[in-house]
Amino acid sequence: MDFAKLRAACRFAAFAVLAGFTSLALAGGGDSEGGPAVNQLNLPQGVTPISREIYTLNNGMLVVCLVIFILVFGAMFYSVLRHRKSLGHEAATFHESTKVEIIWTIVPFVIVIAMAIPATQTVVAMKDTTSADLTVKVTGYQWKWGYDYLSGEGSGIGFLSNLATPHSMIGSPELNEPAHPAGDEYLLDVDHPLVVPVDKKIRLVFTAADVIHAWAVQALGVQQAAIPGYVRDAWFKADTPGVYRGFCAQLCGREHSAMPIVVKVLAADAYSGWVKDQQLAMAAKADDPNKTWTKDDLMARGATVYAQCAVCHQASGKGMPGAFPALDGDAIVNGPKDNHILLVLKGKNQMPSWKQLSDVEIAAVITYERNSWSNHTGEAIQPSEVKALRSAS
Ligand SMILES: [Cu+2]
Repeated sequence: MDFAKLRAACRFAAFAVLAGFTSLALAGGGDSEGGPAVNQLNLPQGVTPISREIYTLNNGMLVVCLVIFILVFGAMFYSVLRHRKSLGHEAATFHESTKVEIIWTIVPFVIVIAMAIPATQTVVAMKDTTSADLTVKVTGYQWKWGYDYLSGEGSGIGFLSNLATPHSMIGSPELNEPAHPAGDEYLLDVDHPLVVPVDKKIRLVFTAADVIHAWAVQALGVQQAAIPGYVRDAWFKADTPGVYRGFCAQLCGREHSAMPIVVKVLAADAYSGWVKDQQLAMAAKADDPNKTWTKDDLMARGATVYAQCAVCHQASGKGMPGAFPALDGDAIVNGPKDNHILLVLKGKNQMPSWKQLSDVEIAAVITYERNSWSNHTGEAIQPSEVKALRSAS
């Protein structure tokens, strides 16, 4: 063996590792509130009993594995070096020792059982969603999360949680694309975080509307797949107010990275205040789908709903060439209105179905699209028309 070469290789490897860490540290950005810290190598301990149990189990088992590793490899290297042929040793010739076989069956068995007992207790505790204070349904969509408060304080509240930064503002200035907003969190923030009270048992019920997603927040000790057509549940009880971040943890399509999770844990009073605000806002928005709306009202309402469409089709209605079609001057937007309504209800190719919007919201946004930019159909689409097509299709 050429030791000079080996030494050079080792030095290169050490340098590469160091350079890697340095570049991570220099990449800019600081610790993320409720997310990973710069140079963080360990798991977070989190703020729930389960997340702490996971942390302790992980470290404990790592120690067990390390001890076994050192004992086994130590014995092996010691034997190989001390009893090598060049020192005059000869191989033993014994065969089939029942005693040895019993020992090397029982010892690992005992170790595995000793590790399985606390791990099983934790897994069983993770699945015990009984007697929750609050139940929230979590729905995965391509590419956003929906939260519906089913029971407990705030039941009836429901909203969608989108990436806060519009698609058009995520780019590389080097490629002449628009610069992203300042700060480290423009790919982590959402417009409407999941808000829950501190020290309460929150049961989450998971499903998905299109493909499999997974709701994962390390600090809360929760990772659960959201599967279309199935209902799964999990729970957490956070003991520290704060902001906790997570991600969709199941590759779910092109914008998989654009559906981060933000959970805001509030003190009891602050949570009650938030619930009151949400209920007031909902009452203000309560729409009567049978009412006849004026075009002006529909346009005003449509402009706010369109913010969700603007993620892909842009505020200018010009879309993104090659990815998302323009609505400005589009044949469907200026053609028969039923086709336009059905497209929004059902989706097509990359365009998801928007049937989770209310009849009023769909009527308003379609009115807005048909009378904005260079589109001048002059039509005011009524919610009853959407309702009729929705029940017919
Ligand atoms: Cu997803």
